[in-house]
Amino acid sequence: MSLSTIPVWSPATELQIGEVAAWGEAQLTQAIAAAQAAQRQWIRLPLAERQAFLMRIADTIDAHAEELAMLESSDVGKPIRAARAEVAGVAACFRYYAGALDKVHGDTITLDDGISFTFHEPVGVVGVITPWNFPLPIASWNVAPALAAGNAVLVKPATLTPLSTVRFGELVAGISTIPGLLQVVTGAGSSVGQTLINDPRIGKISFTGSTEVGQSILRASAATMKRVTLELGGKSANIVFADADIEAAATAAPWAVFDNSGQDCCARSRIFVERSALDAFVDTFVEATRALKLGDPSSVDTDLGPLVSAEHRETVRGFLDPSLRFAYRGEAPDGPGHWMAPQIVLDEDGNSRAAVEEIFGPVAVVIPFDSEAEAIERANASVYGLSGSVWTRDVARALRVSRAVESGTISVNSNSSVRVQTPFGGFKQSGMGRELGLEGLLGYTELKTVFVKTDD
Ligand code: TAP
Repeated sequence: MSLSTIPVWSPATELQIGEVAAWGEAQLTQAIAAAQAAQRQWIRLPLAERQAFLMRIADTIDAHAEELAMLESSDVGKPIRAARAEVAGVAACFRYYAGALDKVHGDTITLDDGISFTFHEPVGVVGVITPWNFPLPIASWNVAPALAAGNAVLVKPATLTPLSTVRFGELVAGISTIPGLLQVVTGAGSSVGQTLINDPRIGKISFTGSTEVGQSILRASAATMKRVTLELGGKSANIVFADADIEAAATAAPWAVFDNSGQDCCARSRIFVERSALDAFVDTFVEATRALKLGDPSSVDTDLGPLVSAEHRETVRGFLDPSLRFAYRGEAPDGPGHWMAPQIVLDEDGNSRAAVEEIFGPVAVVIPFDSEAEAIERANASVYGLSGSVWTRDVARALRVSRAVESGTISVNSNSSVRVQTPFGGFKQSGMGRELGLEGLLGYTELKTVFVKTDD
């Protein structure tokens, strides 16, 4: 039986650029059975062969880098420069986990009557559900460690931007000798995603997306006691003290919030600035923002593309209450394309909807503060805790504030959020569990204890 299809649209031109299959229950049931069989073969392969396969995936990505970057750029509306860098990061992620695969080991625990050993066993079959903003990077952050830990994987990309992930799945199938080890399954989250969550043969779901859907996945996973990693929303703080290099902080700030047109869970969209540096910061921040070039995602000169959909742009526009005080209002072309230029809001109290809720669009809110304690208190007055930055020349203050901010990642004098070597994930309603680093790999394992009796 042939599957029905879902059209895929360009956010820049509003033209159809592809279509993907809408997987049904019967096909998914077969796919999960195939994944179980594949996992049993995969885990029996020698470590060196598993490492070689992950390295082959990385080489294949490199060999098709331009094709994948162009697909990602046209599907998400992402500037091609960014898409190329992301695809290079995907290959690096597979290389990192190829290298990590044989470094995983358990402990030896001596006891009065024997010895216990711990082993990191694969979960089995895992489901990875990804969002539309960074489709291929987020797939790789989960597929690579899951395979490295000895699992088979089913990936469900977002319906808005599935093309690069589907192509990635085809490329991996082309070099794999184990059919079903990695499968890309497309269709609506409410059907395909739910089937993965409800199926008892799947041992773990890794989900990246909205807090609302993440909460529903956590509830649904209780029925089969599924392991879950959730990477959810954010409203990250960028805290700038007056003793910082204000020029550096303010020229970096546009990229920390408007990159990917603000459709970034790590966007530092709440910018807290010590009052004595406020004017200098805002002047430079506005100038640096004005210099960003909005336009055709396929041009290497473009800094910002369109938003992902007309519906999403309407949601973002809904935050721009005319009563807000704006330091900058960029203007975007009418269309076709879901264009929206950066907006900078000044909010003395930090209580506006724009300052509190995740917008997921090119809107920054600047909030003044008068003391270190106030900056920390305001930064922590959020249900989220994913990322953030502290800008200061005072090392002790940098460490104090970094430790005090309730967030999974904090960068000092930098807006760095994600490195393949370091764990990434959220405090509070930004999620649970960690991706990347060795923690990301261990998150795809179950810990087993084996006891050996040694006394007579
Ligand atoms: P969601 O609507 O939550 O969708 C994410 C994924 O979940 C998509 O593949 C979606 O499929 C699927 N899905 C939707 N409803 C589902 C359900 N009931 N059961 C199972 N799967 C379901 O988020 P989004 O709109 O793609 O992304 C925006 C949000 O994601 C923002 O809040 C953002 O902060 C967050 N996000 C977080 C991170 C990290 S790393 N923390 C990264 C990116 C995005 P369909 O596309 O078919 O609906």
